[in-house]
Amino acid sequence: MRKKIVAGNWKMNKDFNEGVSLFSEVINMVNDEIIGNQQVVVCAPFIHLNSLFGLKKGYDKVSVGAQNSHQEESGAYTGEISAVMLKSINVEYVILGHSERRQYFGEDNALLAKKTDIALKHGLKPIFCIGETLSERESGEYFNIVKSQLAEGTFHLSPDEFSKLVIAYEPVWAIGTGVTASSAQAQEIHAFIRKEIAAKYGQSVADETTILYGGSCNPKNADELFSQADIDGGLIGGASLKSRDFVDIAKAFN
Ligand code: 3PY
Repeated sequence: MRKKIVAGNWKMNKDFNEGVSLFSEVINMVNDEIIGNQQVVVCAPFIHLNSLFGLKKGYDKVSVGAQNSHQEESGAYTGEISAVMLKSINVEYVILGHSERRQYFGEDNALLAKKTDIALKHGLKPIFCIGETLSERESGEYFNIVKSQLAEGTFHLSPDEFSKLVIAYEPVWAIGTGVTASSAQAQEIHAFIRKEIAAKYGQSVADETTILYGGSCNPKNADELFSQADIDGGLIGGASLKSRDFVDIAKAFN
């Protein structure tokens, strides 16, 4: 059975002390309240990652993730962080291709394919994000957009490599807007994504691939979204900044 994951994306929020407090609260709540097999992942800014791993104290229902990593292993790339560095502090997951990276930092599918290769080479588990803008949805082009993001970013991988990815579908029109895709809209595209994976890698790889929904997911809508056949959890933005809301979302799988 494929893994259920609820991953928080703190984005560029929380100073050091705030991050320690938030993570400590999450750890305690997960410890006391999560009874299912769902994995909780916290993707924090780089400055937090080493200390968050320390706070975890071997508690393995919670994993630590980064929000980006570079496409090269090392070198003269001022201000950047490599997959090698992340691995050296026990980071497990890395978000790649979030729409904010695509939009504000010009990351395209070819670059993301390289980032994915390097992340996998160094044992990180990429949470690979795809999703259409509002105009792409309204024009009806969204299936093609999502298909090309997936294929150009990840379909060069071997089946074994691909099976280490988590895919996150995040419609750009639902990110930070308070608008959520309806459960039917989200299920429709998750089923499509799984079908594309099956066409490329076969049904058993597709059945084992965790596909997360992201975009204004909150404690009120998580139950309905996560009960859809092809939605295996969420990539949570704003609500991951509040421990109670984030853990309540994760409890949708209890
Ligand atoms: C959101 O829900 O706003 C996100 O961007 C999650 O990554």
